[in-house]
Amino acid sequence: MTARLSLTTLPAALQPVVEPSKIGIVHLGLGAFHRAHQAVFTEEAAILTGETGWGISGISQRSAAVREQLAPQDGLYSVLTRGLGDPSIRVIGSIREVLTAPEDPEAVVARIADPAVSVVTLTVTEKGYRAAVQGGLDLTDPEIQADLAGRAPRTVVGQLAAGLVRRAQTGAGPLTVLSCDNLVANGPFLRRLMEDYAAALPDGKSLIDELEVARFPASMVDRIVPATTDADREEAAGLLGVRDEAVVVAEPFLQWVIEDDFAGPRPGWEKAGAILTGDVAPWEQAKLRMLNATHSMLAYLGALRGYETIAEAVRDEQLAGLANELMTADVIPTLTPPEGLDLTAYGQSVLERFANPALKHRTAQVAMDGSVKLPVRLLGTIRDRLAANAEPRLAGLAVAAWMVYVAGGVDANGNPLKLDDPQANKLQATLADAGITPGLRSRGGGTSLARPAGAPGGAGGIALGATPAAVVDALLGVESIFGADLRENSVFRELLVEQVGSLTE
Ligand code: CS2
Repeated sequence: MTARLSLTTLPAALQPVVEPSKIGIVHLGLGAFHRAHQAVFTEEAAILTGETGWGISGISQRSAAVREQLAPQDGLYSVLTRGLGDPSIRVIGSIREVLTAPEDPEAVVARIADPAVSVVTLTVTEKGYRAAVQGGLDLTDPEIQADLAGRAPRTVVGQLAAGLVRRAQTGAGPLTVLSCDNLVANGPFLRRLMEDYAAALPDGKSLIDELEVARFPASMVDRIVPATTDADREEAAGLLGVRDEAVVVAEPFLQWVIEDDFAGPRPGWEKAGAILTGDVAPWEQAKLRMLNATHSMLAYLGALRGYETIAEAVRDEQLAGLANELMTADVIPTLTPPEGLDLTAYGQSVLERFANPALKHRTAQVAMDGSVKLPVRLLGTIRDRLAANAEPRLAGLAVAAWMVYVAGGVDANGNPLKLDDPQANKLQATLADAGITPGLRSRGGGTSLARPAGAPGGAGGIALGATPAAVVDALLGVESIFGADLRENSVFRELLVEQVGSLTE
């Protein structure tokens, strides 16, 4: 058996520069994305600035899986970068501690309150914030209610609140809370959730005071990080000469734009290539509305056509054309470009990145959590275009593709499509109430947007077992996704009915 990656098996030249006992950052949400993004910037900044005290305490919010991978490896793991040439691999040593929140919620609070910590970063995904559709904290969420009632906190907002209150008590100094999730104005969005939480606490005074000195900068993060497979682990072992159970895979592209608004010290991330700026919004809007929106569109349309990966979907010329048109016709007119960014060229570069054949980013992975991704990625564009009296045809098609994915439940070859979504139960109940049963499949041939012309003989198209209008009315009525405004918008409804029709037979 090959030895495991660890401080003892790692060659001297590759030993981490970040000091093992120094924790300056807490990161909530220790998934693959963080390990391929912020942790890499932090390592690189330590090397380039010589400031080696910015170790990260990584917090897993649910399972102990990451701790089990990282603990025997002294927190070390590698990033396997897959571009057009040969893959490259690099060991990262900036994660110096791993905690599993459900096992020891108190340790998480203590770490956030540690006076040596001045920055908390987060990648907890859209659903991790427990926000209500109209903005603000979802106070009906049972986990939020349990945290408010005073248990050792389990939600992200509860953890931050308890940590901040303890910092106030111990004089630990002001904290910067840096959201790195794909959300509109993620920093201010999180601040608002914290304020709502404070207002709902029986005695929220000290939290309210601490929030006044805390900073919540916005940030835009970008790197495609598909889920690691066994084949990736095998390849990493071959390249490293030791086994790494925690390897993450990423594309070469790496970008981080951060609002320069910190309450205290921070790593010199700009030395590692991060852009520190006064205004993140133009970057973030371009990224969410162009990259993430076309990603979702390709995920749903691609999955319906039976494509396993985003690269396969974007190599389908018709789908690539639709993704491009989504950006040029619907999205770009809504954007103010950040200085120095040519949006048309940016759109092209996005599609080129998606086409990277070595990444094997699964359509099913990007299709996950649509109910919380669509509002951020597509509905803003749709609202802006409708307000300008324009018809967002391609953005409407992307939403329609999600509807067919959810209501059809199968691809054009009859293979089941998994609905992995925090609102899956609600969506399924809504469809059932309307008499729509996912999983139906037509027998005939025929073509539709969900089934390319010339698809293998015998492959059927998607049949919904309901009219497009019935499907649209059921799903568009889900206010926690579409809000009351879009539900009531007849132009949008008509467009969706037409586009769902174009995707089905
Ligand atoms: C993707 C993103 O899974 C998804 O929904 O759209 O994770 C995407 O890969 C990143 O935002 C790229 O920066």
